[in-house]
Amino acid sequence: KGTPPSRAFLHSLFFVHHTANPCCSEPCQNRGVCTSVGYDSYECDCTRTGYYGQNCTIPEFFTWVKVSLKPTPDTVHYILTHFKGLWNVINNIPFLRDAIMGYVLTSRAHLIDSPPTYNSDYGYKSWEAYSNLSYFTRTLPPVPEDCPTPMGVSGKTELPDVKILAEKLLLRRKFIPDPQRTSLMFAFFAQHFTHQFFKTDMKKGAAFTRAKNHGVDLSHIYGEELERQHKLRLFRDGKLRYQVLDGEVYPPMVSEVQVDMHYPPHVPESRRFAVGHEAFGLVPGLLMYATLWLREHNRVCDILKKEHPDWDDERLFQTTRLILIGETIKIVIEDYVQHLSGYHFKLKFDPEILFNQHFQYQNRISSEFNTLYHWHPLMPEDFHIQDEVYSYSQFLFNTTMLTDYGISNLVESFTNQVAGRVAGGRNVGRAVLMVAMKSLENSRQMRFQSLNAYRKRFNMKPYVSFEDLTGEQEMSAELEELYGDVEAVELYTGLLVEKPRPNSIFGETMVEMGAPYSLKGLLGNPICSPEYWKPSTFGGRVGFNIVNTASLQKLVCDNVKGPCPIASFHVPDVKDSVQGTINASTAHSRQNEVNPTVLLKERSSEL
Ligand code: ACD
Repeated sequence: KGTPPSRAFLHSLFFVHHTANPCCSEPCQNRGVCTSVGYDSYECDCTRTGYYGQNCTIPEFFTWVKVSLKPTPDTVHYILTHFKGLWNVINNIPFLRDAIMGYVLTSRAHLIDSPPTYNSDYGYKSWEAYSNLSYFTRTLPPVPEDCPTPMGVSGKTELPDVKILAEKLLLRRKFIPDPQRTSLMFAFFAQHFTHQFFKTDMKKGAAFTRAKNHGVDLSHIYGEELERQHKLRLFRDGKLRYQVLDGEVYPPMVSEVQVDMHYPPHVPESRRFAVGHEAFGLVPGLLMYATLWLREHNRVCDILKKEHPDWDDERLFQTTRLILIGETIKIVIEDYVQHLSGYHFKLKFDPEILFNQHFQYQNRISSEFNTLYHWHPLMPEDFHIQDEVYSYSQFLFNTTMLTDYGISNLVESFTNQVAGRVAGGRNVGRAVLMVAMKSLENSRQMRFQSLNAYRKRFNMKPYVSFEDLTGEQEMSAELEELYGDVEAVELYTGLLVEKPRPNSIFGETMVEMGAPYSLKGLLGNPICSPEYWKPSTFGGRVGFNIVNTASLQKLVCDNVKGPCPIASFHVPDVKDSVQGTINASTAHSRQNEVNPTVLLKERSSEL
C-alpha cells in the first residue's frame, strides 16, 4: 500500500522463470555447502572441509597428503576379504585388533553428521529440522524445488515410469542366490531388528517416522508407547507376559493383552499373537524372533532375580531391557555385520575402543538409510520348512506355523535356506516388487539427490557411464534409455542394479553408505557411552557378562528345549555344519544345560 514493489519482487517477476537456482548443479565439492546468493549466483562454504576455492576443489596441503595416500574403498575391501592367514594372526593380537576396529568405527562414523542437519522439508540448517524428531533426518539436502530436472540439472525433465523401471531392471527373472550364502535366518533378523527404527509414518508421509528414539531401543519387543509396554508386561519379576503351548513359551494372544496388531480378517482371534511391533504377525520369521527375544527377556529376568532378590519388578524389567539392547548390538556387530562384510578381520563390539576418541553418543535415522535398507531381493520364491514348501500366500500371516513347527525347526529351516543376492539387478521377487516401487516413489517425493551425489558424499568416485555402474551391457542399455545420463540415476535404482563386488551380496555403494549409518547407530547408543558402559548398568558382572558373550547361536541355544539347532546368518555347507555345531557346543558348554554335541552326533551320521 503506497510502498513501491521491492527489488527482489521485481527481479522475481522478470527472472525467476529464466534462471535456475545455481545450487541445482551441485557446484560445491567435497562436502562444501551451497547457498544461492541473489537469483543467479551462489557461494560454497568450505569451512573445515579441508578444501578451498570457489567450489571447494583445492585441497589444503594436509588434505592432499591424506587423499594421495588413502587407498580406494575397493582396495581396502580386497585386503579385508583376502589374506586369511594374516588376518588370523591379527585377530589374535588384541592391541592390533582393537586399533583396526577403532579405525573402522571412527572412519565410518565420522561420515555421519552428528548432531543431524537437514530433513526432507529443510535443505538448510534450522532449529526446526534439528529438533523435530518426528522426521527422519537427511544426509544430503533435498534437490531444490526450482531446479530444471528432478535430479538438479542432469537427466530428463521427468524420471522414468516406476512400473516400467521396476519391471525392466528390478524384477526377478530367475532367483539369484547370494554368493555369500546369506540365510533366511539373516533376512528375518534384518526385518525384525530394523523395524524398531524404520517406522515410516504412513499417515504423515514418507519423510516422517513413528520411532521415537532413532536407534536400537528394542521398541519392537517392548512397544513404542508406554501403554503398549504395560499391556505386554507381566508386572512380576520384571517379566513379559507369555503363554505356554505344548510345554514351550510363546507370546500371549491379542485377546488376552488387548494390544493393537495388524492381522487380516481371515486370521482367527485364537491365532493372533501379540508382540511389541504391531506388524510382526506378517511372517513366521518375525514371530520366531519375537518369541526368542521374549524367552530371552524372561530368562535374563530369572538370572537377575537370583542375583538381586531384593529388586522390584520395575528394576528387573528396566535392567533386563538394557541387557537385551547390549546383546542385540553385540549380535549385530559380531554376527550380522560380520557376515555381511565377508571380512577375515574379526569385528569386535567393545565401546571402550572409542573412549579416547571424539564421538557423539546420539543418532538420528535418515531417510537415505531407510531407503538403502530395502533389501527385498533377499526374499526367496518360496519357503522351505522341514519337508514342506510354502508359497507366499501360504506363508504370510501363517501364525500356526510358529507353534506347529516350534522355534527349533524354524531356526533350522531358515538357517538352511539361502537368501537372494541384493545387488546386480533383477532379483526382486514379484511378491515384493510393490515395496521396491514404493521406495522409488517415496525417494522422488522426498527429492533425493542422485546416486552419484551420494557416492561423492561417501567418498566414492561417481560412476562415469552406465556400464561403469552395472559392469555389463544389457541393463546399462536399459538404464540409458530410461535415465539418459548416468548422473541422473536415482539412489535406490543404483543400489539395486550396481555391479556386486566379486562373490558378494552388495556393490560398493551399499557398503560404503550402509556401514557408516550402521556403526554410528550402534555405537552411538547411550549404553555404549562411558557412564553407561560398566557392569553396574547391567545389574553387575553377571548381566554385563550376558551382554559380552551374546551371539545368535547362544540366543537360540539358551531359549529352546532339547538339542539346539545350528543358527547362522550363513547357510552352512556340509563341512561347516559339523564345524558349526562343534563351535556351538564349545560356546555353550559352560552356560547351557543343552548339549548340542548330541545333535552333532545325529548330524554326523546323516552326512
Ligand atoms: C565396515 C564393516 C562392514 C560393513 C559391511 C556391510 C555394511 C552394509 C550395510 C549395513 C549393514 C548392517 C546394518 C546393521 C545395523 C544397522 C544398525 C542401525 C542402528 C540404528 O567395513 O565398516
